[in-house]
Amino acid sequence: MPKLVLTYFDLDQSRGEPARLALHIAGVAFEDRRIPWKDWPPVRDSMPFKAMPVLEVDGQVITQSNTINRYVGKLTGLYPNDDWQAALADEVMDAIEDITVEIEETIALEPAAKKNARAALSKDLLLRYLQQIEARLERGGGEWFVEKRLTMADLKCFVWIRSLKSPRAEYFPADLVDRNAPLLARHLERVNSHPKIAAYYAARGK
Ligand SMILES: N[C@@H](CCC(=O)N[C@@H](CS)C(=O)NCC(=O)O)C(=O)O
Repeated sequence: MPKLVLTYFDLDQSRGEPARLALHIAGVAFEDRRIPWKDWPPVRDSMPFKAMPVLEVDGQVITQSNTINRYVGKLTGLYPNDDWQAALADEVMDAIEDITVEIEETIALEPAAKKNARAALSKDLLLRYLQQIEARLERGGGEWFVEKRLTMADLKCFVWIRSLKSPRAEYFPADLVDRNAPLLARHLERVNSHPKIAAYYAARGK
């Protein structure tokens, strides 16, 4: 196994979290380098694209969360070997990435503008993504996205839905997911109750 260093914010969410979870699930040793927000400005310029996550593999660096997810998924057995199943997993991960970018654009808005932007997203684009991603879960049988087992697509979706349902997800209706994508709400619970994930968050006091 290569020597791995995963660098990301000190957050249990967003783009760096699926790879962390996969490495924990598979028991693959890695350095979990967490950058506190206050330390980010001086670190930013040292990152290839001034962003994280960044994964070092035997001293070589790769960036881009879904690239990291695919690579880590292959190391941990949580990414399909079959090309078609891999494409279905990629589709889910890339769609979640797209809607993440849309949501991110609202983060720094002033409260009134943020409220309006998030209300609009909840009625239109975000709603569509929830419904379309739920349809892809249904296509996989309703429990897992592909291969009827946990893969990186499930971890990416789990992290996304958990943040949408979090009390910190300002101005998104609290019942948005439950009302519009109940299969994704159940999927969240399914992944959350995976013994390795439950143990991981219990150990982190979450
Ligand atoms: N396309 C990149 C986007 C990376 C990205 O925007 N990361 C955010 C955190 S989730 C970041 O580093 N933000 C800090 C900044 O832009 O200063 C990926 O998928 O990894």
